[in-house]
Amino acid sequence: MIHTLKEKNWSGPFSRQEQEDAVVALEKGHVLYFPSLPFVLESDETILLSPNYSHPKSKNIGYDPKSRKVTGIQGADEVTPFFESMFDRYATNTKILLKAILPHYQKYLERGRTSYRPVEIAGRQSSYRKDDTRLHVDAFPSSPVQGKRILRVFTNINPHDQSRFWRLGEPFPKVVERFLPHCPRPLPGSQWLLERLRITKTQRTPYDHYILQLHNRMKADEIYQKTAEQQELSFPPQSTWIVYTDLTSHAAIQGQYALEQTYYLPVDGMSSPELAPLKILEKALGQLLL
Ligand SMILES: O=C(O)CCC(=O)C(=O)O
Ligand SMILES: [Fe+2]
Repeated sequence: MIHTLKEKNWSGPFSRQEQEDAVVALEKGHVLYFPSLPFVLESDETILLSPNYSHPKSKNIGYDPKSRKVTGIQGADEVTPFFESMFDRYATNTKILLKAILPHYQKYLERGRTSYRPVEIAGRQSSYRKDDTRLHVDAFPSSPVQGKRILRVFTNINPHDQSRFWRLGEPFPKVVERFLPHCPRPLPGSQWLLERLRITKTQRTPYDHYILQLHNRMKADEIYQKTAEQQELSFPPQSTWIVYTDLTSHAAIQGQYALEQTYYLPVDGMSSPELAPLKILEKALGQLLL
């Protein structure tokens, strides 16, 4: 479940064997783990090591490369440029890392949001659907991915020697076996309506519908949360990890101060497209979902 790499730098270099093994592990749902790949803040950015800039209504502080806006902050006008420079550098580092370790993805990767997570996860109040301390696969209710993969890079930047703790759940096919029979079909016309009402930014495809159903049903099921096969992982400060969060069942249970960069990858860019959640769900349902 965890594939550890002896990193050199964000830019590697990694051998061809390391690259091939990494893509196989990742596409199977394993976490690529770099035990010591630090992201060092500039001295004027260390002011950001506080949960106080985080808006209470937002899960994370984010940066959208399309709108070029920092979101989820409060009372932070004077530090916004520091957020921008931190996000920019982190995005660049992750791009360099992915180029070094997953070179075959290079021409397919699309950059998504960058996020900063300065609030302690443990004990945080939220609705069950937003509660990432429960095992889930990622699905974005308002930003349909239309079958694309969600590939995320995380770095623990905790300055107090505190690890970030995750749990990994059972393999995706088992999740599908357990929850798919309970997922209703999308309502006819609902995809069009959600987009018309601007609940979704683009069309929620049948794939987005089913993956969101899995996400919600996993989180809602208290018994599943307690009894599903799971394994705890600890990510110490200055470690970095890469994971397909749409495939790998995960829960973030404790920790403060992490950076994350999201990428999207078309299924055709994968080395084994049949391992994509889209293909697994299409096979299980016996129908195309896009
Ligand atoms: O913050 C983390 O470590 C991961 C939380 C999570 O599950 C998510 O953002 O999808
Ligand atoms: Fe998640």
